[in-house]
Amino acid sequence: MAEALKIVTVPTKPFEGQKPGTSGLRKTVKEFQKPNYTENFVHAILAAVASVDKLEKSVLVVGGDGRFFCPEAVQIIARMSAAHKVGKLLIGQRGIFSTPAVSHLIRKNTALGGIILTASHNPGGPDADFGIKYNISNGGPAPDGFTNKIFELTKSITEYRTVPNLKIDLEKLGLQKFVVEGNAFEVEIIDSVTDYVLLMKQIFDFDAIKKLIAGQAPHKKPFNVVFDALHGVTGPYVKKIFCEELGASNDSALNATPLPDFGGEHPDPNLTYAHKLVSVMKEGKHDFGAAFDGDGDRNMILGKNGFFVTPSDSLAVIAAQSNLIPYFKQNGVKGFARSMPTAGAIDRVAKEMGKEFFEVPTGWKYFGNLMDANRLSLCGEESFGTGSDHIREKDGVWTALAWLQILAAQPDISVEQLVTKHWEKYGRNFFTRYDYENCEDAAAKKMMEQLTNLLNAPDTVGKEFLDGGRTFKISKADNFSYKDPVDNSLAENQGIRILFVDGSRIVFRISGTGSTGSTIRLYGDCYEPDLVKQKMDAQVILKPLINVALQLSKLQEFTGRKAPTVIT
Ligand code: VG1
Ligand code: CO
Repeated sequence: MAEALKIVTVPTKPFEGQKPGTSGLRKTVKEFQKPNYTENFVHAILAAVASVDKLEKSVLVVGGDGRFFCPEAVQIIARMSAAHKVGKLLIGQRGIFSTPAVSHLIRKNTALGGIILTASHNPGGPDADFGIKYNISNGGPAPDGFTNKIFELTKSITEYRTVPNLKIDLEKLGLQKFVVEGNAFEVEIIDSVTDYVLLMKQIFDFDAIKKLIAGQAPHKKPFNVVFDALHGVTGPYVKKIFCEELGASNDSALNATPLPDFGGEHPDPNLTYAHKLVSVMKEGKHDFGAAFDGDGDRNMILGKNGFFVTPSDSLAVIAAQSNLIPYFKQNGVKGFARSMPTAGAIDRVAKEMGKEFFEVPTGWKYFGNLMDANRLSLCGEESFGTGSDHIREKDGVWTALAWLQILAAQPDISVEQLVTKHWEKYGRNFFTRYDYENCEDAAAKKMMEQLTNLLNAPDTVGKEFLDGGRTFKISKADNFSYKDPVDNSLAENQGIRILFVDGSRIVFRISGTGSTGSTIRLYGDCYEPDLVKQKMDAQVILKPLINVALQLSKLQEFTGRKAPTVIT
């Protein structure tokens, strides 16, 4: 039964700091709960969309990672979308969709865009973080030009429109019809995983992976797999795909019940926060392990006994073996890309395969144009993100499937053997990242200013540093900027890079995803062709380089931090 509903205009005032960062607006839940805070930002999104596209009768996809405040935010978005005369919302059941699933549904339904409710790997709960992100019609995060427009609108907002009496039933699958002042408004609640599973079945050969896991010919014994959803959104996806479809045992899905506070932990798939998976793998009973972040776009890949595959290596290995993945076999492989701080392992694969290669700033939004222009098939970031042009977001579950597909094609090979064989052929790129979370804004700013001065000093290039018996001579120093080859848009100040004569490199940037204070990221990498040295520990190899970085940046002096919060 259609119900008559009215649009109401509510006066409001701007909130400071509603500037979308690397991937949407991320703030504390407390901030989003302030009267009008969420409404203001949603209004700015809808008004920004309306300024370039026709919002009237359009279709938008809405869903999030199930964190605290998601259901409330979905209702706010529904009420405001109705007031903006949007035609239809496609919403995940209980408001739940992984980020890759939203990207896929936007594309599949030729929707105008989507609103994703997540703060990704940031903790959740009443005292933690929430986030809102807009994705455009290609399924990818809105580009800088668009998010700047959103930010401008948040600064001048005086009122917003809503339909206060509209309420969506988030449980019931199917269509809900409303009439808002004579206009039809529809909501369709859809199953959170079905469409995504169908997509994965088109990309991969599930039968081959099933045989690998079961130990059927050409394999000699079962291949034990384990997945850690870290109480994030991927739980139901993991159970459906890996357990139901691919035959992994039910106990191979760890932390697979999504919780609004992720069980009080960081849903961040790295060696620190996915410690449960790390210890399970170290017991030596499993051949393959993968963890995913809160919204399902990140992944960590581990081999037997906890062998860690760095995201930079993971990308390079998938690229080098991309001919084993049906999707790439069918569509061919166009170019490869990585974000600037990501180690250059993929660069060598691109060169060897004669593929176009791109280095873009941090953030998945920079890959979208290249994919739309058919110049990019596979890309990744050091921050545990890998993905392809099947959607326009990074994709955790896709990455685990890509690994299993590659392993399925080579009977009795281990993850470690696959990676070491890769190093033997291409050399090894050692990589590490030091995060100094929640530093004082002013201190972080001063440190970056000091580094900028260094870039401009005439005697910087050629300067030598000695540490751990090694000499590091600066060959180049700059602040990374990127001109999009498709639309020529310019992204400046994307990170300070200091390159050394021996090919090693350090990078400094301030994170754009934190909710409070400034997180300083220090990245270090070097290249090692020597087979013996390739076996060494990355932290040992990179320590002298990090020491030089700390000396150059005076990080300790500026921030008072003696050690990083997290090392990856
Ligand atoms: C971080 C990562 C970046 C990633 C971004 C979003 O950004 O470094 O590589 O794209 O998070 O990932 P920053 O600005 O904090 O360094 V997710 O999984 O949070 O959507
Ligand atoms: Co994420």
